[in-house]
Parts: sequence; structure tokens; C-alpha cells
Amino acid sequence: MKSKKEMMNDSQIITIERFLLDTQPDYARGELTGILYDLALAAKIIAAQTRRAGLLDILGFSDQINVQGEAQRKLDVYADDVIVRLTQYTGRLCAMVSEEREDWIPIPPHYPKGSYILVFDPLDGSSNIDSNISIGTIFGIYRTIDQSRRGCLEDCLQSGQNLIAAGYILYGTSTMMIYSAGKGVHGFTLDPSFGEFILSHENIRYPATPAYFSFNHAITNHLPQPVTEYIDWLRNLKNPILTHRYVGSMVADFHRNLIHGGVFGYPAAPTKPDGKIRLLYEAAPLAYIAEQAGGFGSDGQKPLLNIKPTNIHQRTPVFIGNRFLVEKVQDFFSSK
Ligand code: AFP
Repeated sequence: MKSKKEMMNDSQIITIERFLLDTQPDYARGELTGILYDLALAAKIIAAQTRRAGLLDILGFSDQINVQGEAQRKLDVYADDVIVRLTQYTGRLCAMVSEEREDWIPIPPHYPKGSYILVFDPLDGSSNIDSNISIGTIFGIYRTIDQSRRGCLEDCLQSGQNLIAAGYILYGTSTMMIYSAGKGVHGFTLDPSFGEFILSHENIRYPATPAYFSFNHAITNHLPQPVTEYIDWLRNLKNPILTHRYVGSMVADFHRNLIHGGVFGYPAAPTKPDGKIRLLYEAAPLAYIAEQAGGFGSDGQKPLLNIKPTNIHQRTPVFIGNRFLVEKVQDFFSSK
């Protein structure tokens, strides 16, 4: 009898639904698979709007300021709303955290509760929307700490080591959903003509020879000395020679470096003593993907996945990409 994998190889077109079902363990109840499929649906709905962003009157700032003190874009609010409304009633989740909301999000008492916590940044890179640059949704999924109660803040404040699954959706030249549930990293490309995510990148691994490093050089002169020395090391590397590319939309920078190899960094700086990237719903999920693809994520001194947040919106310095490139920044810190 053919294995599931062999049967999948027989098919020319594998939808995300089929891949999720075929790869879930035999003992699974389908709850996690359901959440991932809900997110794929949310991605299609959000993609439909991001594609039309230039045509709709939804560009520019809304009149709200989000909890990070940044002006919210209308598409952020829309994406946040789509994800919450698509997932809160399913009985699969017991709490959520969104970048756009100050507090963690309980599941309303009239809906059944599930075993999982969903953390997400509905639209990372949204300051790039009105210049038509790639943006993305980042998500992480944890299991509740105590099944017997409804979700609480403690459930949301888990370290990345406890992630059950994570991923991102990239709204770029194509819309892609990339996820890992602990067995490699898989990528699906949305065919807009029939509205399905099709398996396009199975078992993604960082290429052994990286091509890029991605930092915001506007702040380079004010960085901690180990980081300045590290960036000099990256610049002067001869084998391989790295090119600098920086979009300013972490999902896009991360994805390019995942496909072509490289390192993305957002260090601490005098104006941003904790860096800019949020630990719970940006850094940890991407570090999980990086590790599943053979790479690594660090805050410069320790693995991002080892940091237990004390605040849902906590920021962290980030270095993420090919393992040997990220380990090198830790060497610069530890030699000080
Ligand atoms: P926005 O969501 O406000 O656009 O911020 C995006 C982001 O957090 C991350 O995606 C980028 O890598 C980083 O900011 C870029 O920040 P700089 O503009 O300071 O380089």
C-alpha cells in the first residue's frame, strides 16, 4: 500500500486543504488543521482587499492610534477583524492576541472554547501599503496551559518553544501562505483565478550559501558595538559575498532570505532600546519557521524561542536567517 506521501506525489495539484489533512497525525482531532485552514481562508479574504487597496478608498491613516503608538492603517483594522471573526466562534481557540488590540482577546462566552491560542500580527509592514510594497500576516499557535478553564493572559504569555505551529501569509507579487506544524516548512501559492492555495514549495530549507543581509542602515551608526562589528563582518564577507537588501516589511525580508538565504536584523538602538519587532506575534513565529527550515533566530545573545514574554506587546532585538550567520552575531556579543 502506498504511503500518504507517495499518494500525494501522485497528484499534480495539491490544495492546502488536502495537504493539511494528509499530513496531520493519525491521532489528531483536526482542531489545529481547522485553525490553519481558517487562516488560509482569512488570507484569501485579506488578499482580495490588499489587491484592491489602490482602488478602494482605504489608503492612508485611520483616526485611531494602536497600542504601539503607531497610526493604524485601515487595512490593519480590516485584517484584524477578519481573522477574529473567522476564528472566534469555531470552538478551536480559547484566546487570541493581535498586534492591533491592547489586551488579549477572550473567546466570547456564548461560543465554545477550544485548546489553542492564536497570536497574530494581522498586517505587518502596513506603513508600506500606500507605496504598493509587499506586506504580510504573521501567526503563531500555542496550546492552552490548562484545558479545564477558559483562556487567560497566562496562556498567551508562552515562550516560542511551546509553539505548536506558526506561519505567515505574504501579500506580494503572489499571495503565499507558509507554515510549519513542526514537520518542516511548506509554502502554498494562491491561484487567484480559482481561489485556492496550491502547494508550491514543499519542505523549504535555507540554502547553504546565503545571498543577502537585511538591516536598516539609517540606524547603523548608533548601534551597540557588537552589532556594528557584526554588520561590518557581513559587509566584508568574501565567501559568500552578501548583497544588502532591505524592504522594511519584515515578512517580505524574511521570506526573500528564506528562499535565497541570508539574515534579517532589527537590533536595539538608542531610540529603540528593545528594538522594534514584537516578540510574541512577530519574532517568535518567524524564529520557529527559521528553525524548522534549518535556520535560527536570536536576540543577539540567546535564541528568540527561549524568551518568555512578560507582556503581550513586548519588543525584542531580532537576528534571523541562516544558522551560521545568526550564530555569528552571538559570537560578537559573547566576546565583549
Ligand atoms: P509597520 O507594520 O508599522 O510598517 O512596521 C513594520 C516593521 O515592524 C517590520 O515589518 C519592518 O521590518 C520594520 O518595521 C521596518 O522598520 P524601519 O522602517 O524602522 O526599518
